[in-house]
Amino acid sequence: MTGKAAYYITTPIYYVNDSPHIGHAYTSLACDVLARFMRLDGREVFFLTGTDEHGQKVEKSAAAAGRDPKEFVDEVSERFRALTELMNYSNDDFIRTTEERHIRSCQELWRRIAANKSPKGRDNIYLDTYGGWYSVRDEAFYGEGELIKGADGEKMAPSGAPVEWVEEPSYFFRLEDWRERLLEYYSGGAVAPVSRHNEVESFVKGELFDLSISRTSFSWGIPVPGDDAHIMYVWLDALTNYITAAGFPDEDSETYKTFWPADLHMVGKDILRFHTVYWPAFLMAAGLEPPKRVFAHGWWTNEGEKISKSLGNVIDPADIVAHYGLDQVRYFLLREVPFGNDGDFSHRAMVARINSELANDFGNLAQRVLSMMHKNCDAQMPQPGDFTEADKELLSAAEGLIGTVRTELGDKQSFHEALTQIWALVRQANGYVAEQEPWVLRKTDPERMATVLYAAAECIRHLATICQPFMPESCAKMLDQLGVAADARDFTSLGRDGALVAGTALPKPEPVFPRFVDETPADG
Ligand code: ME8
Repeated sequence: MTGKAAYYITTPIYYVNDSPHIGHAYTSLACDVLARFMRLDGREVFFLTGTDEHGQKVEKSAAAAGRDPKEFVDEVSERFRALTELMNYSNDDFIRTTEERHIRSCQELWRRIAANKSPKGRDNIYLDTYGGWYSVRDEAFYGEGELIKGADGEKMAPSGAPVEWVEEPSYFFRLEDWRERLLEYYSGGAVAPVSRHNEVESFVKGELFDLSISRTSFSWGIPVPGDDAHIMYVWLDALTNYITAAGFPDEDSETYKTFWPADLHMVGKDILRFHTVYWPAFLMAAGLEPPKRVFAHGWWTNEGEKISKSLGNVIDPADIVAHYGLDQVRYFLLREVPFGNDGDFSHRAMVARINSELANDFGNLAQRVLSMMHKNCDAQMPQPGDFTEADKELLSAAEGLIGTVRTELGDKQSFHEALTQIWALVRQANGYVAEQEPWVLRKTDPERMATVLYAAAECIRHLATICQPFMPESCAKMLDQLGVAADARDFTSLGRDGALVAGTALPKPEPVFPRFVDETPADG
């Protein structure tokens, strides 16, 4: 290991009962941007994603497809691996819960929880009989009081999923005994955004039921150590993936020592409780540290409607990437909605962002400055003269940007605010070019023109460097066109030492963000 500060970030592992959709793409995209940002900022990053392959839901989907579960999960898991390529994710590992390393890790975690006592001196795990409501779709147990009524008066989970009555022997986890420790954990700011913190805190302050953590009525799962008749509850199995990938149970390994506890679990708001109540409680019960932070983002609708298979409006990431362009989709998803809120995917909103912010604002800025340098400065980076106050103002705004973005992304996971701040500089740079009129200076004062173009180019270098995590391919093209060496693109190069070098040959510029002219939506 290198001794750099470490950053461990995870996505949820996705159920393999279905194909990837925009919700999966979104969670992982947010992680990818943070992972890339932290690498460029000098951190040693471990970015994990993967697939959740056990449980009744997957077993049922395999049966419905007439397939053996293992064969089925092998195939569907590949679709999620393909998503990481389609979306250009920079994940360092892709875990599958059917892997040997994970089975070993889950069984060891169980043993440790079972071997320890709860804070009230009781066994953390005990055997009893479960009688209650279970939703296969949510893979979750519900208390009678949590259920809602469906259209025909039938009982349903709060998510709208069907429930069935389950009665079987089960091991239970003594959740209630961990209440005080959990509340202490939340008070340290582990759950974000604040609305989710409040939600989970009030849940834990309420009545906490012991959690059923094993099943006996089906077999597609990890056997409970010492009692093969039981398989582990799929959420206990799935959540454990985060420590498996870090090397657990080998706690002396460099990977584990470097990366656990995770810096950030990124999840959707629907799986908040699993990540902020059950998971930290399991870890504490096993004598392990809980994750430093869990951020729960909002949900996407499609043209104002809930996304669902039955409505036939599921958004396939491959379709929108093919239609709008990869970096355009990456930008849109993180710019359109304040991270943490729900958002709506619409063709109109997508085209508006591509054309006004990417093509008009950023694309035109780069294209104008690069083509003027190409035509009027012998296709070389010009030599600037003395900087005026106006030049210095722009340059100092450019130099200050990384600090702002570091706070917005690193501390707050506020992708939308980071992009708003970046675009404030794009607009300032456009204003500067319009005011300085280098096309007029070309005839009246070519030396001043060279200074103006250089200052604008230097600002574009900052913008393209800082935007790399969001739009890696487009920013690489822009940095190529500015003649920035491949090893001068991390954030240490943002200081004066990394400034553009006069005389560097510049390739013929090509527009990086073209306007979107096809006005038809992706599906029509
Ligand atoms: O929950 N908008 O897996 P999953 C935004 N296997 N996000 C959405 C969304 C939407 N319309 N639909 C889904 C699981 N998501 C478990 C996780 S982790 C130990 C186990 C997001 O395949 C959702 O919020 O159902 C969540 O983060 C992920 O997709 C869930 O994927």
